[in-house]
Amino acid sequence: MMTQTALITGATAGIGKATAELLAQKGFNLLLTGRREERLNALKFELSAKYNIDIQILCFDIQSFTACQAAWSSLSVETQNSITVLINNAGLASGRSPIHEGDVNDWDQMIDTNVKGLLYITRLVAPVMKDKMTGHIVNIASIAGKEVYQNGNVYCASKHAVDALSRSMRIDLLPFNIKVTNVAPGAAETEFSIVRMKGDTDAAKAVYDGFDPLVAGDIAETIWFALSRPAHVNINDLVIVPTAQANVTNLVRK
Ligand code: NDP
Ligand code: 8X3
Repeated sequence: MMTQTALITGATAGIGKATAELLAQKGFNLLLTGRREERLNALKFELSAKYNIDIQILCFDIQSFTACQAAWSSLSVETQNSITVLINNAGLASGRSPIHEGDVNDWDQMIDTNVKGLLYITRLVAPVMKDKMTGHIVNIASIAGKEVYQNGNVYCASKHAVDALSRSMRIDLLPFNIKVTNVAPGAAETEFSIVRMKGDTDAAKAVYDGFDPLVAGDIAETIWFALSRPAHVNINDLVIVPTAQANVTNLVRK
């Protein structure tokens, strides 16, 4: 089979990093993005030493379309055209306040990253897939894109937007044989809560107290399941939660 190339946004930590590791193991060439260059370099070094694949890193802030365009333009046309898989993963929650006390900078960051960043990268990559009449886009949404919870307001809204975009882009890209899979995880212990709690590691740890959360590798394996289906099969939507979590608010702790 032809070597495939996957572009994974937000590969410096958590789900994106675990997916990079798994796809490297499966023989994919990789384009890895994030803002933390030293982490991208370290991951490239580690995976290149282990697997016989090509890895390019792209260090930029996905919130800026200018930065996305510059990163895209830095790739050769051959590399751009080789992309068969796009994992729209980069994202965050910032803060957990009621709507009347929310920090507008947090709101901007969540909307600009989770929604606009995903759109910007998709706008650059989808035409390549269209021209080749093949491709697979995996959007990392959330259980917060299916339901809402107290103080989740803008994060939940941003993930509802991702969910809607997955459904909508699937229709737009249907004539071009491009698969779109929406992956909606529940509580997964990554750097997500540390970021949300703005570096308060005790508060972040407490989010997962008393139950076994998902780990990043659980989501990577789920993504791989979707990617490895035969050409005639698309997985539209998957919700993955820890066994201790029934929905976004009902969770049993020991
Ligand atoms: P992590 O914080 O561990 O990883 C987030 C990744 O996103 C990092 O690689 C980070 O890279 C990247 N990122 C964040 N902001 C930007 C930006 N402005 N520009 C470029 N890259 C950025 O969290 P997760 O792995 O948990 O999160 C991955 C996705 O999964 C997110 O979309 C999140 O909403 C979603 N999700 C997470 C769940 C969880 O419980 N953990 C559950 C459901 C969904 P860097 O900081 O280097 O830029
Ligand atoms: C992350 C899961 O429940 O904190 O998307 O919103 S949750």
